[in-house]
Amino acid sequence: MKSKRFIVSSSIVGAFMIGAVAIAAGNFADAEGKWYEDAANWASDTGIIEGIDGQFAGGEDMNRAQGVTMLMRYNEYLMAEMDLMKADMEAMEKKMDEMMNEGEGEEEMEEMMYSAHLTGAQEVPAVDTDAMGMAEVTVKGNMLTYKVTVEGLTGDVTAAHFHSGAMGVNGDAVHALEAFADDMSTGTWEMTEAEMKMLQDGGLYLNVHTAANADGEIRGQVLMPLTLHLENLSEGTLSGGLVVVHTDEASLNFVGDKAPEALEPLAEWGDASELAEMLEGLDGVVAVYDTEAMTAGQKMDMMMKELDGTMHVSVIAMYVGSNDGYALVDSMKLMTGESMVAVNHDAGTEQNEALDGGFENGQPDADKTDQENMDNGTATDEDVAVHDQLTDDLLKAMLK
Ligand SMILES: [Cu+2]
Repeated sequence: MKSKRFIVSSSIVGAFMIGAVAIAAGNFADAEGKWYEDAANWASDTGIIEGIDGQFAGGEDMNRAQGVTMLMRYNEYLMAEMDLMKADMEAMEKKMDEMMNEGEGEEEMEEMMYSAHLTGAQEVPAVDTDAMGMAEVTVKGNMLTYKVTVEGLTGDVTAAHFHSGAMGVNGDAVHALEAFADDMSTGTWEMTEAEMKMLQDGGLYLNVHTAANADGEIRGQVLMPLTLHLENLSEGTLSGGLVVVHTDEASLNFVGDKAPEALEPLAEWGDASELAEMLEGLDGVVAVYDTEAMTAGQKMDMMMKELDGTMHVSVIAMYVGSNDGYALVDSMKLMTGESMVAVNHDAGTEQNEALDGGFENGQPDADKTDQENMDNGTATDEDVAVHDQLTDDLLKAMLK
C-alpha cells in the first residue's frame, strides 16, 4: 500500500535533522514483520519520517524537535493531498462537461429541420389564390413536429394533410394535421420508416383544403432549408446588397430598360435600401434579404427557407470600384445543386471611368453624404446593359 503521491518539499528536507540519515522511501529492515510495519512504511512514503541511521528505530523515544517536524510534515502531506484531489476533481468536472457537450452535439445532429412554403401555384393543377402558408417541421428520430400557419384562405380550413408525392405530382394523404385555430396547426406525427424515407427524398407535401378548393387551396413541398453560398470572385469589394426570393413574375434583370430610380443608389454607391423597398412592394417577390459587403475572395453562407422549387433567387450588389457597375445573379432556380456566376451590369446612370478612379471620377466615398455620392461623376441616361468593360466574373452563387 505504498502511496504513489509521495512528495517531499524542500522545506521538509531542510527542516529535519537531529543527526539522522535521510533514506529513500521504502521498508526499514528493523520494522519488517512488526505490528507497525505498514505505519512505518506509510510514514516514510509520505515523507513524514526519515528514520535514524537507516533504521525505523521503533523502540526509541521521540523528542519535541522530532514531534513538531513530523507534525509539520504531516500538514504538508495533507495540503499536497488536497491539491491533488482538487486537480482530480477539476479534471473529472472537465471530462463530464465534455461528455455532456458531446451529448448535446449528438442531439443537434439528430434533429433535422425542414420547412414548406405553401402556395396555390404548387397545387396540381395550380389554384389561383392569394393565400399562403408556412410550415416549420422538425424531425428527431421518427418523431415529426410541425407548426403550419396559413393566411388569406378563401374560407375555413376543411382539412389539411401531409401527402406523399414529389413536386408537381399528386399523391395520397398519409397524415392528417390537427385542426387549425387562429390560422395555425401544431402537432406531432410518429412516422414509419417508409414515411421517413419519403420525407428525406423530398416526397412529402402539405396540402390545405377549403370548401371552395376541395382538392386543396395551397400546397407546399416539405424540404430541407437550402444554404446559399456566395463567393466574391472579383479582385475588388462588393457592396452590401440583396438576396431576393421571387417567382417568375418578378425579375431584377433591367437590361434594355432605363434603370429604376431605386437601382441608382445601389449601382452608384452601394446603398441597397431603396431597391429593397421597391422590391418588397413588387408582385412575385417573396422575400428580400440584406447581405454584408464582401471583400475580394470572401465567402458567405445564408439559409434559404422559402422553398417551393418553382421559385427563383437573385442576388445583386455593387462592384464598389466601378461607377455604376453591379453584380447580378439573375433568377437562379431555388433548388439544391443550382449554381450561377454573376455577370457585371452597367446601370447606365453614370459615365464609365477607369476603375478605382476615386470620388471625382464618380466612385463612392464613405465619407461623403448619400447625395454627394449620387451626384458625383458624370450622369448619363443609358439603358441598363451587361457591362462591356468589366467582363470578369464577380460573384458566384450556389445552393446546397
Ligand atoms: Cu389533403
